Amino acid sequence: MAFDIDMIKGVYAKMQERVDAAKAIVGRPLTYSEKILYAHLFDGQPTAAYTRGESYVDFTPDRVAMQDATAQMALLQFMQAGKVKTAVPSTVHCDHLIQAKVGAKTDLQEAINKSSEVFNFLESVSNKYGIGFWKPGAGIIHQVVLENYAFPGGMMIGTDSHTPNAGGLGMVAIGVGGADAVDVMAGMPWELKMPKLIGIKLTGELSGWASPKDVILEVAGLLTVKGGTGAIVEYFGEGAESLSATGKGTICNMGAEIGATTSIFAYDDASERYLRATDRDDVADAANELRAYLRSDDEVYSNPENFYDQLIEINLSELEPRLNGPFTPDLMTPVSKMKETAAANGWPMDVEWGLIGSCTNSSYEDLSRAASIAQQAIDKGLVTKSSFGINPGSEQVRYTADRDGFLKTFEDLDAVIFTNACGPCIGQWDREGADKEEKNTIVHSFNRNFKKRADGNPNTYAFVTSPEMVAAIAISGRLDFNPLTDKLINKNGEEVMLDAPKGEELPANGYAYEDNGYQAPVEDGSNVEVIVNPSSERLQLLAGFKPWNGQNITGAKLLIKAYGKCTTDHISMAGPWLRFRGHLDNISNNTLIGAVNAFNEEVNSVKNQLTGEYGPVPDTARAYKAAGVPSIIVGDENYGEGSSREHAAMQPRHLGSVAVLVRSFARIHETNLKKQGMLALTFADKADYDKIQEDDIFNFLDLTEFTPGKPLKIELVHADGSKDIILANHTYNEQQIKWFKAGSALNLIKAQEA
Ligand code: MIC
Ligand code: SF4
Repeated sequence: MAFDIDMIKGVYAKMQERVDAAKAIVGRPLTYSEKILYAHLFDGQPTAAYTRGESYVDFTPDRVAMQDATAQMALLQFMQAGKVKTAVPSTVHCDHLIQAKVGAKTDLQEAINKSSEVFNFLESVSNKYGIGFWKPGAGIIHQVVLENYAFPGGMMIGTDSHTPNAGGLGMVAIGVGGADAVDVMAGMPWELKMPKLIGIKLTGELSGWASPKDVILEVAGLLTVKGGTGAIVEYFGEGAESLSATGKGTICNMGAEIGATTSIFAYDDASERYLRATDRDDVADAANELRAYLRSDDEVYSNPENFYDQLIEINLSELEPRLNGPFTPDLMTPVSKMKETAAANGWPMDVEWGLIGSCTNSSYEDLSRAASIAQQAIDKGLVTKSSFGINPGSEQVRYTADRDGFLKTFEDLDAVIFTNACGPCIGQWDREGADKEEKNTIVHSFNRNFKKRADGNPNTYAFVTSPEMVAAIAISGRLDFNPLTDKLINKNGEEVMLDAPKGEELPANGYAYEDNGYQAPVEDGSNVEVIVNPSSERLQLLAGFKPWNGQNITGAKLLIKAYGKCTTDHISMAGPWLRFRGHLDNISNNTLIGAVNAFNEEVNSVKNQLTGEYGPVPDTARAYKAAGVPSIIVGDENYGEGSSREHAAMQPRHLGSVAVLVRSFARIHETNLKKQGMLALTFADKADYDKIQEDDIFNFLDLTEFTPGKPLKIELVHADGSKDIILANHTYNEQQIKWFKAGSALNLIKAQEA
């Protein structure tokens, strides 16, 4: 089987001793995630206490997971590191490059036809370096990881921001860029700033229409898209223990939407049930022996206020369903308030599509609850008013749900069953008519709803909710439908109501599959040849970035001053561009095309200071590069929110940008910039954002003295000749400054190997 019980036992063998040592050094009881972190120090036995939010710490994670859209760049970099095999068990999952159009069978074949070059590349690199390969159609990375690899007490990194999904099974699982994955696969220390801790105590119990999704939609509303930055969110309390493992996965998954480093639940009976149901009795047995270490110490539970940087309490018994959106996942509206809120905001009331799926909500339990609503609709003579589509999370979920009749129920209600893959969640949706850019509403059970994300249409209002709510709303066809109070009219003209959903935590007859889509690597990969065609438009070997020349950067021009929300979807759009994820030069043609220019409030139209003309961002960047002029990107709060895609850092670097100067960063993106040899800087005075003018020239005054903790001075020369000197903060430590000097973190690894 795909997981590795010996590795897990090895982790457990060390855990007890290391946690005891850490407790003695820190001098107080530890929370669960602290235990896992201290048990995974690169240097082994803990010898010092680390300050949360300050100390950089070297870790050694147990596993690496990569998905097809990020694995290409991660593996292109790993190929340069000069290793024979990955140092820790690693897997590649083909899930992003599959479009949803007519239904699973046709769509999957179509994806294989279109992307075989990339799939073959990933397969052969996996074979060569001992990486497990999950074929297209096997499922979405985080669902497959939860079913096969996640284990309580473990630590994992993944090249995808929703890697924290595995926190549902008690793992510290963190989303990173590909260069970080290279560190871990190369057996080098993986660095992270010791996270702060947010405790969320769950009391009461979910009932009726409320679901785990509503817990995280509530948290997102409370903390907003940046409220979790730099923190691990730990859930506990009797409410936590009443949730299923996959339900907890949903909550941890969407911790990415509040910027959290990761989220986690302790090991409990539900975790054990899930491990056993997914054929991992040996892991459950091993975890049971270590139970006291796979949770916080008792003192933490009795006096949480003494142990967390921030504490929140949520009573599950009082939760009602919620819909978050449009355009941002933290705009929360309880279902009972939707009528007035939607009307007041002019959100289109008719719902065109209801979509169930994504790594957040595609488990067996999710499908079972949504199917129970679909079944009622059939029994009560209702039809769906909206179109309805479903992406199961994995082949195991799909096969089992099919066997148990759920898929037939959905189909009887005219739902389309798409491939076990990301699909519409990442713009891999060939939605008819989307190009007309009509104003419309969709509801989905995914996690992100940024503008254009699902179908490329900027006028699609997308709302995030639970799968059962998606089913109910698709049936009613209305955004403001409240299944707790509202009646529907059936085919016979009668008024009917939908009862609360009923779900099954785990399949009564066990999970099943015929072919789960896993392919183990060959024993000896040394003879495997990895072929990259030099004329390919989808794959390109990396050339490596140039080292810093040791001089102050001067005469840099403003590429764009981005206004407002600028997520990684704005910096390096997904959807149709996913096809170029393995080709740095080609994908660079989408650089920042979604960002709003603060000076004309238009997208993809910036002033070329060399010609005075306005043009697309990538072309303008290329013009500066050709002229040997460095460029600078300026941004607002939480710049780089969302995805882990390091393309958002590599592309500007490739196009000659040297620095990104913003009000604040999202964690993964800030690290990605550092790893790729860029300067990731924040305004020491946030008001200085307003000082940046369109024709500014930037001169660094003391880059030659780049040191940890010391802000950099930048001179702005405005068009009228006047000047401002501003201070830019940074969070580079000694090691990270070396990355900058070397041109990238990878250049340093290469130098060490040579
Ligand atoms: C996403 O949900 O935005 C993605 C696509 O899964 C990304 C990764 C990517 O851009 O490939 C993520 O969340 O990290
Ligand atoms: Fe795939 Fe969407 Fe999950 Fe990202 S959020 S991994 S695109 S399903």
